[in-house]
Amino acid sequence: MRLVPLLSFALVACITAPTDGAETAEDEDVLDPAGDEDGDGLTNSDEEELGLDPYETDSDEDGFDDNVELDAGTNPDFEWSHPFDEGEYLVGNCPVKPNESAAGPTGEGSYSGTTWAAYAEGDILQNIAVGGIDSYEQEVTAYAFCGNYTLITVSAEWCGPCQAMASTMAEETETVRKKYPNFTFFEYLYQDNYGETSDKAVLAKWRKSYGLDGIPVVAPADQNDAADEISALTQGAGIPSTTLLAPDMTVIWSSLDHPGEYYLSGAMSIKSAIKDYEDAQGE
Ligand SMILES: [Ca+2]
Ligand SMILES: [Ca+2]
Ligand SMILES: [Ca+2]
Ligand SMILES: [Ca+2]
Repeated sequence: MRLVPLLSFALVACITAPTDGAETAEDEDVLDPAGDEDGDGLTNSDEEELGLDPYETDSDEDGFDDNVELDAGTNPDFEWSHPFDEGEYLVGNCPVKPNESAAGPTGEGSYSGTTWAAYAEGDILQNIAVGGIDSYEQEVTAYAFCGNYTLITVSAEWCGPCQAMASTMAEETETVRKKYPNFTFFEYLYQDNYGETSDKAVLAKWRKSYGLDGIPVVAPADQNDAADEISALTQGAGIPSTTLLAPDMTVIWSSLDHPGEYYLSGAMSIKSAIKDYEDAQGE
């Protein structure tokens, strides 16, 4: 927090600033643009230009210093964007942050008289898998991929069609990236063969079985606590279910908007959905 450094600086400079902690133009002006107040390798003027905190090495408090994030290409002003030690994920920079106050499902899934809140196209994703783990036991949430086109797949170890989908993910990623280099899958493997929440061993087995290097294979901390986010991502009655996201985490493909199509599958279909979105953006 900048309150304490600002006040102590004000004392040194003998500025009779207001004592409510509010920044004044005088305080800002006193910082040497070429200086590095917090010692994070970024000058005060760089920090100002990038909207970072000149008094904090880790402006967004995600555990990675501002200069480390800039080197890694992640966003030093967004806590969910940061590098990961394992997995070699294509983490996004998130230049346009998701509008979290407007995020959430507005559509309605329905099956056999039961209805539930589900993501429709145009909705903004709420961050998922918060507190969960990936196959390396890191917390990897969907918002880490903000800045990319991300296809979230909801899968379970026991589900045959999910296995089939996983077996083509690596190849499809390669194909889609030839056209859209910032594309990634996000495999949300919420259940194991026994209906329990997937643990690290199950996630790692899934990753290795299907060669999902570089693709996050993630489980919620507890599938019961995550029931709402899982059902919101499951627009049809069953799994696998897919949700394609734009770089700002807006849903751009949901089966709710494609009656009769249960999920988005195959590199051609993924590319076509991205193209439709980009064409519509350009209009
Ligand atoms: Ca600095
Ligand atoms: Ca800083
Ligand atoms: Ca940071
Ligand atoms: Ca960050």
